Amino acid sequence: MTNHAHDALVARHAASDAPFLHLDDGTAWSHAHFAARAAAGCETLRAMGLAPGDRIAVQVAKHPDALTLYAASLRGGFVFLPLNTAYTASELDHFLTDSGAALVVTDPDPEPAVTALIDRLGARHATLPDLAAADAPDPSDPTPRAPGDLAAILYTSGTTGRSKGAMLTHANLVSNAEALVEAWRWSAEDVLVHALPVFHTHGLFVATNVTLAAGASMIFQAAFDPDAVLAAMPRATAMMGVPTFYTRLLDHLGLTPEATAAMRVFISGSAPMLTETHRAWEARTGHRILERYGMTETNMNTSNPYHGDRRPGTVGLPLPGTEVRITGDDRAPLPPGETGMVEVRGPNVFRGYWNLPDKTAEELGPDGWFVTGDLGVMSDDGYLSIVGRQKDLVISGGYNVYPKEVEEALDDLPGVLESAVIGVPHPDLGEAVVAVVVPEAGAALDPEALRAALGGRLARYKQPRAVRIADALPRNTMGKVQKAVLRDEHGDACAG
Ligand code: MCA
Ligand code: AMP
Repeated sequence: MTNHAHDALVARHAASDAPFLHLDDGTAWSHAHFAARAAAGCETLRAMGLAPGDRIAVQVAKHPDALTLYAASLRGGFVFLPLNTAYTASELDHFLTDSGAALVVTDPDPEPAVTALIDRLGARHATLPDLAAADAPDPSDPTPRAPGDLAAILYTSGTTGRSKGAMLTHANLVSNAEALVEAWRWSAEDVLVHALPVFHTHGLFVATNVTLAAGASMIFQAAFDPDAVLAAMPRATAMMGVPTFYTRLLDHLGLTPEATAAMRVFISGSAPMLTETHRAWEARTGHRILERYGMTETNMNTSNPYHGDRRPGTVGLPLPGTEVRITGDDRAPLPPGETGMVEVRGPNVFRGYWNLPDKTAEELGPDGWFVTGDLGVMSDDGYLSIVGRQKDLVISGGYNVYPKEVEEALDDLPGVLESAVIGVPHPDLGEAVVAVVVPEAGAALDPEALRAALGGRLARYKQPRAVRIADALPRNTMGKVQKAVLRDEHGDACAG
């Protein structure tokens, strides 16, 4: 019996002494060391009484053993549930409750509110260093897992209601990693500068799975720091980043053709890259950035070609095995040149939302087409451009913020009658979160006090960069808030 993702991603190079992770202290972990560590980690999890299918929620700072735990989870047939370290205890409550996590892994000394939450839910608790240091029994075999079995749940917010858990299968992860290795010509010679967080699709699946599948290595950096990234480039061949990485590097005097001479590819995604950033990067370095497009629910869908025309302002062509179509109001396919909803189908598309069959049915039809919520247009020769979003979403520095969640938090504050949250252009973050707040009659609201009041409730990156007070919100005849009008009116709220 096989374990689909473990075999394809971890076991494939388990005998190799070639490096997998280059660490800050100058040492490296080989693929063999990583696989052995994952096997031991898996045994520790089994010894704790975890059974295949159990959800392991992980909220830890970036550390190589966060990846060990991911690989251990695949090996044991558990379901890996990574969580952004910015989430507050009140945000965690929903993720842990909804998923029914059996184990919660945190950094040492979590906040008392987090410990109390774990106790209340009756989940097991472990810290990452304790798990790594545990005396594991001798490894036994990987737990058999079929391609369609669940490998991970990643929470993604929604335009209405609470965050939804996107269920990703072993086949979703493996098929996408293999498609990207092929599309981006990844090989064992590649050395990726890894400066992304490892709790979202980009840093965990795209970067890590491609590196594992190819037997390649990555320079594993704790966070994005332009100095450290530039210092690593002479030893590297590739970088993956959100557009903010590129604009911050462009602000650095050290970005030169010489500094990037060893690199073969720069990849961008998670948020739209401005054409001017693409052009500025080429002018400064001689490299044309390769932009790709994906989602938590689908991993990667399209990519500009490795060989061939990398077109700024487009997200390229469907990846091998993935289909993309543009549809109109009635979900009928539209011809090239017409703007409509982007829909995708393929082995990369998730199995549905955890415990939400109705929501799943709305977005993922029986024919396998998934409605992304992004608006796009296809060129005659098959290049996709994302031209907007039908879903009400702000992407700030590559992190997604759903206005509804911020509006609900604001509306709960004393003196607030109602609020509307929008994304406005921001020179560093691409888009920034801005709130327009209407006070209750007679209430005097202070924008800074409102921002401060959101502190304990929402992750920092979701908190508005600016709050504007208004007498009323613009509404259409149906009573719906006209966000486009607000964006026009407050578009300068975060201008440079
Ligand atoms: C940090 N802060 C932010 C953000 N990040 N605020 C808004 N938007 C953000 N993205 C807060 C910090 O908590 C801090 O708050 C303040 O802003 C300034 O922090 P700064 O030092 O400037 O930020 P940073 O720590 O350098 O982080 C910026 C970053 C980071 C490097 C761009 O956000 C990042 O790594 N983004 C990548 C996100 C990502 O991996 N997305 C992929 C999702 P205070 O001042 O209060 O301390 S996967 C995905 O989207 C799909 C599937 C796809 O296609 O890939
Ligand atoms: P998430 O599911 O939270 O990871 O975010 C996915 C969303 O990010 C997509 O639905 C798009 O709106 C956006 N996105 C990702 N990559 C790109 C890109 N290259 N250009 C434009 N939008 C992107």
